[in-house]
Amino acid sequence: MSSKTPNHTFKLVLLGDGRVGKTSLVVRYVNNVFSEKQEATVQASYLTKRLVIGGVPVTLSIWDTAGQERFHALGPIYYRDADAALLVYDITDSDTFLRVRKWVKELQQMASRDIVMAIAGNKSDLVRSKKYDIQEAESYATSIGARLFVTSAKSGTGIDEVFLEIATRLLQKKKESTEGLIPVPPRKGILIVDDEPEIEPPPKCCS
Ligand SMILES: Nc1nc2c(ncn2[C@@H]2O[C@H](COP(=O)(O)OP(=O)(O)OP(=O)(O)O)[C@@H](O)[C@H]2O)c(=O)[nH]1
Ligand SMILES: [Mg+2]
Repeated sequence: MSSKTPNHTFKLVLLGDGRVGKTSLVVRYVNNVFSEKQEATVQASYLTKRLVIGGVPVTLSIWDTAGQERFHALGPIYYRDADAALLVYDITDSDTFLRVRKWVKELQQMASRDIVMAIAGNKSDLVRSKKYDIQEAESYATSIGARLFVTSAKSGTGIDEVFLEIATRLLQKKKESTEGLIPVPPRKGILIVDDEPEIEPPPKCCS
């Protein structure tokens, strides 16, 4: 990488119920491996992934949080200054989708207002011939400005796509916000003069 090429680093947090496959998704994405015996995360773990989007190097700092209820209160530590959140549920267990809704509510109240969100319906390999119903999840995702991806950490389906979508949106957003910050040069021939100081009227008295 040339020293002139800026590296864009973004913080991404994974949230979702226990055992939905958050760690498996990250480990598949970063190391391209999968374990049937993936152990439950304690507190959180951290991995980074470098990718290049349209010639622009991007680094994702990925915080994979623990989904077990007893770790719920730690959430804000990880999402507080996150640029993006990937909300994960298990498409074979509708209760885990309720947990996604809960996290989204919490993010909408507590996280950065313009946090980028995406939803992954994981474990698609467990459902034969696409018999899963993602209509509700899809319209919910649209209602919160997120995209829904059907993934399988086991088979690798949809993994690159979901992380790429998040990184692309983050890069786009950053580009838009920095473009807005480029100072506009003053137009030639215009002299800006301070307003004349206003003279206070004498106090009214005794009418
Ligand atoms: N069949 C199948 N199993 C999966 C998939 N993703 C994860 N698993 C399995 O589901 C179990 C839980 O996966 P984890 O990745 O540990 O889930 P987690 O969301 O990180 O769980 P916590 O760390 O407790 O929050 C493990 O036995 C995984 O092997 C998948 O896409 N397909
Ligand atoms: Mg985990």
